[in-house]
Amino acid sequence: MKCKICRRPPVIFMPAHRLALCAGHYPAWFRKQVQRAIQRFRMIHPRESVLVAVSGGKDSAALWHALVQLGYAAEGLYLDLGIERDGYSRASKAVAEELARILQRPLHVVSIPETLGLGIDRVPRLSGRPPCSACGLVKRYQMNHIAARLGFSVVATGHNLDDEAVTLLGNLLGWQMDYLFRQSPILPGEGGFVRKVKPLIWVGEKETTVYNLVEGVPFAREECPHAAGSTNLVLKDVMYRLEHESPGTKRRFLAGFLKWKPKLETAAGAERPPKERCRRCGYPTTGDTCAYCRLRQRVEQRVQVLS
Ligand code: Q46
Ligand code: ZN
Ligand code: ZN
Repeated sequence: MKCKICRRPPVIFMPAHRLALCAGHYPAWFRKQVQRAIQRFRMIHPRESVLVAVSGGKDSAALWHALVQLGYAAEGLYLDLGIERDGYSRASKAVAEELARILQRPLHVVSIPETLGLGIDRVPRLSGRPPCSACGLVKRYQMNHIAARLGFSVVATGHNLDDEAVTLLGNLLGWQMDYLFRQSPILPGEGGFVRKVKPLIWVGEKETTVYNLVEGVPFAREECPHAAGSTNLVLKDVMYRLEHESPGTKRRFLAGFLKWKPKLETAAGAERPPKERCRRCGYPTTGDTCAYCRLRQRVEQRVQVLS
């Protein structure tokens, strides 16, 4: 097998595209996929500053690097989740800081233990929520809150094609209509929410990993200790097998959904973003207090009882 462009030995073969590329030609191809997604869904305007949620993992690291190389004014946001198990947060923060140094871009660091009173490791026990559910809620809230405070109108996350295909499969299996209609490469900035975009939706894990290796982008090799045992891993395995048997399945699955989604939404009368405001923090919510403030309240009450 040879690079399709220069016939040199390839660094990657992508069966879904029937394409092999060498280390010299692959990074430009990767960035083109990112730029295509940005343009197709009008994610980021050419002169707009974008805040990239950087976890230190391979996807967000590749995303931040690619956006900078594409000429975007991209700054990083590292949410220190305070996950002490296996030294996870400490190690991933060091990677995010190293990447910021390489890219020579500002990295905004926010400590969840400081804002919430304790790290994600301890929140589930005090709130009753599973770790990833509590973590997801805190991250979504803080990302929006910090981006708005820093004056950014758009936040980019490293969700890739594998993540999106697996999430779609999970939402369909459980007929989670709310989540299904909210799944999108771009969530518009309206009703108090900053726009959220996913420029990596057309590239998978393998592509982001190879991009990092070829471009010398640092990334944390260790997974979050809470990821093990998640049902997503089973769905990921199913999706991997489907893709292996029939290359291009993930892309067709997601692209088909995005094509039909507007019609499905109209047919189902999908809800618009909530108009009410949380009485504690002003965040958009359907009830009187938002889910983040309810979580915070529960954690504060339990801490008081225990102390
Ligand atoms: S960081 Fe948080 Fe992930 Fe760890 S606790 Fe779960 S959601 S697995 S992306
Ligand atoms: Zn080549
Ligand atoms: Zn609130």
